Amino acid sequence: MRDSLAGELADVVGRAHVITDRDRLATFETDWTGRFQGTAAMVVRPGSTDEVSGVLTRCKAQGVGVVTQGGNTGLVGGGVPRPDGDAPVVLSTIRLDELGGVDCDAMQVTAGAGVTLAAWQAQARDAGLDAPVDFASRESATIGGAVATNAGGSRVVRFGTMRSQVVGIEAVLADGSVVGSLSGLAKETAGIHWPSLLAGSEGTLAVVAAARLRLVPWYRRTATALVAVDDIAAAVSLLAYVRARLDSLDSIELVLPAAMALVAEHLGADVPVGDSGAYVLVECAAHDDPVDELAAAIESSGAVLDAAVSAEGPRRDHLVAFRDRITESIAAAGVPLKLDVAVPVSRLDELVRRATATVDELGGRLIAFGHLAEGNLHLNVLGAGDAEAITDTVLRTATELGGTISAEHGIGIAKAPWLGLVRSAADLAAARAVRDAFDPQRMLNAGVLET
Ligand code: 2HG
Ligand code: ZN
Repeated sequence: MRDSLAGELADVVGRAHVITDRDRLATFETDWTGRFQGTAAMVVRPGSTDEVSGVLTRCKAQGVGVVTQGGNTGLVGGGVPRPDGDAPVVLSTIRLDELGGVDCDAMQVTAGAGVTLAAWQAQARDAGLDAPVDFASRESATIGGAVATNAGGSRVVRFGTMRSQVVGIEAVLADGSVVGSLSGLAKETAGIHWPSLLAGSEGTLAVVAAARLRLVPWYRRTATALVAVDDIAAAVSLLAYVRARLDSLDSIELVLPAAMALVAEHLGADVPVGDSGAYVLVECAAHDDPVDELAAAIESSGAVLDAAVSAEGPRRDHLVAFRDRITESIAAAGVPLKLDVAVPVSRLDELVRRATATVDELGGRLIAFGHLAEGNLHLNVLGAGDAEAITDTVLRTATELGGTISAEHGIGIAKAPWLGLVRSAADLAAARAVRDAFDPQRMLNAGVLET
C-alpha cells in the first residue's frame, strides 16, 4: 500500500518530492519543541495547487490520512504525525513558495502557503509597504501555518491577528476540490467567506495552498523601551496609559522575572534595567521618529521604576532580543510544556498567581511572558512534574477567569481534550457537523481540534 501510494504521488509531484527514506523523514516527524512526535508513511511536497489536489485525491482513494506541515514551528502538535494511529502522509508546503508582485494600489500580495513570514515582510518592504504580522519564528513559519492557526504575534495590538490580513484564499478540500478566490476584493458578500471559515481551522477543513494578504504602511522609524515596573498590575496600568496616548504603538509585551533571567543568561548579557516584579517591552513605529513621544509617555505614566529607551539601531536590537529570544532560551534549557492562554487583562495578575502556585505544587519551573494587550500569556513549564495535571489546572484557571485555553497557538492535539472548557456542547456539535460535511472520513489532520 505504501509503495503503491508513493508511486502514485510521485506521478503527481515528481519522484524527487516523495520522501520515504526513514532518515530523511525524521525532521518532519518531530515538532520544533521536541514534545510531539509520530511516524509518517512518507512526505510529499507538491509544487502547485493542482498538485495539492492530486495528492489529496490519491490519499483519499487509498484511505491514508494527511497532516499538513509548513515551517514546523507549531507548538501544539498539529503539524506532525500523531503519536498513535496509522502513519499519515505529511504534506509539506515548502515548495508552495511563490510570492507574487506587490499590488501597491490594493496594498496586497499573493503568497503561496510555503512562503515564510520573513519573505512576506521582505517582499512588502521592497515595495515600500510592510507585513502586519510578526513573531520570532518569522524565518521558518509559513503563511499557510499562520493562516491555519490564526497566528498572532507582537503586532496584534495594532493590526489584529492573521485572520484579519487574509483577503483571499485558495484551498483544497479533502476530496481534491479547489475552493476560494485570490481576487482580494475587500468587499464581497456572496456567500461563504472562505478566509473567515478556514483561518484558525488548523488544517482540518482544507489545505491552504495560497493566500491574498493585506499589507500596511511601512513605519520605518522605530523606538523601543524596556521598562521595569513593580508588578503585573503596574504593567496593566502602563498598557492603558500608553495605548490611550501613542498612535505609533506597535507592540507591548510582558516579560516576567524568570523569563528575563533565563534570556539574559542565554544571551550572556545583563538585563538592561533594574530588578523588578515585571518588565514591559513597548515598541513604537511611525513615519517620523517616535522616540521622544515614547520616552515622554513612559516618563509621565507614573508606573515606571526604570527604563531603557532607544531608537532603531544596535541598542534597540539588544532590547528587543530580551523578548524575541525567550522561546529560543527556553528550548536551550529543555523540552517545555507550553500553555498559551489569554484572560482579560484585569485578571492577568490572578492568572500568574494561580499558575505559579500550581507549578510550585506539581513540579517545574514557570517561565511566563506574552502579549500584554491581549492578556495573552505563554506559560512555559520546564521540567514539568505532572504535565497533564498542570495543563488541566492552568487551563481551568484561565477559563474560570473569563479567558481561553488557546490565544494564538491553536488547539492541535495538545489541548483537544480541554476544548469543552471554552466551547459549549452545541458549539462542538456544530463544529463536528461542519467537519463532517467537508471531511467525513477525517482524512485531514485527524486528532486535531477534536478527540
Ligand atoms: C511568542 O510569542 C510565541 O514568542 C512563542 O508565541 C511562545 O514559546 C512560546 O511559548
Ligand atoms: Zn506569542
